[in-house]
Amino acid sequence: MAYNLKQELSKPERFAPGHRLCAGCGCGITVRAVLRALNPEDKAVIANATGCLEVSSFMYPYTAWQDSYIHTAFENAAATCGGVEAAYRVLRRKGKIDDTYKFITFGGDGGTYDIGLQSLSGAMERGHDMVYVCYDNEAYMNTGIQRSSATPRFADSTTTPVGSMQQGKGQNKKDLTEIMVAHGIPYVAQTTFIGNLRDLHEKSRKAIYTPGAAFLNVLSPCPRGWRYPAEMIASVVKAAVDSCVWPMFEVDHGQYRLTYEPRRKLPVADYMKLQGRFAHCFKSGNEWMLEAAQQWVDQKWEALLEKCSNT
Ligand SMILES: Cc1ncc(C[n+]2csc(CCOP(=O)(O)OP(=O)(O)O)c2C)c(N)n1
Repeated sequence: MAYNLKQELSKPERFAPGHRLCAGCGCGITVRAVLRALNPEDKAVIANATGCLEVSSFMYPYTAWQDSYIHTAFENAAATCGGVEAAYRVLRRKGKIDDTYKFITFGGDGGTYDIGLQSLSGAMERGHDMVYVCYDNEAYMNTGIQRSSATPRFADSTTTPVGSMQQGKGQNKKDLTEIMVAHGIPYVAQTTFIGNLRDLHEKSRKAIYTPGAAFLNVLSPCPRGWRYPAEMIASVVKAAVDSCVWPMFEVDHGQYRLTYEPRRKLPVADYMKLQGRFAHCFKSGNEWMLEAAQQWVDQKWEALLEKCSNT
């Protein structure tokens, strides 16, 4: 079926307006787009690890969620979702439930790359029929911008401050998407929201409707932590993709496929200069930082192209 944005947008909203996410936050865009991939007649159970999304959308007695929603700790978001999915399978087999339910977990990068990694790994390996969505804003944002293993090298954060002792984070970003690919699950994809959101919508649909475990890693910028003006969010994600800092690809039953190739690969500096967290990288004497960031991105991009051409 051909992609039709107008049709997608005409579906009922499952993440209601009135939540308290910041203006210019990527996480709300991610959640709305993922949920829009559900068939309107299907029901969903959402598990959500603690983080900005949860505190902004589920302040008792209010909720922005139109579907069943479980707030979990960081450590067990994937296990909770997998447990509900297993119970559903039994109830359905016994004829106690007729409706079709889909199972989706949302977690930030702190809850996914770091604290919840063990339960995520377990749920994926057991093959629950669920989707885990990481909205990756590259730090523990809700508690005040602490670094996570998803924070890129050189980024200024409250636990990797720029000063005389250090120049932002010292380590490169962990490649969680590849760790998920290594689980051998049916569907893994990396995406974000550029243009008409087609890439994000289509991958969400595949992730939800491919039987078995699926993982989506969605770059979801944070205006407070990345320090860009709220209205610049679309330019920031576009630059992330066009500089190959955040390649968009999928691994469908082991087959790698690049889903977007920049017409002209932008220098990584063009992406970094849009964000205050990298401001120190542009000071005289720090040119080596831009070079190191470029080298790392180039190396990862070449390795990805190789994988895409080999499968
Ligand atoms: C086990 C545990 N440790 C620490 C906290 C405090 N805490 C609440 S939200 C949060 C940050 C979450 O970061 P992330 O998962 O990246 O999501 P974001 O806030 O960026 O959306 C932290 C550390 C907690 N709730 N539980």
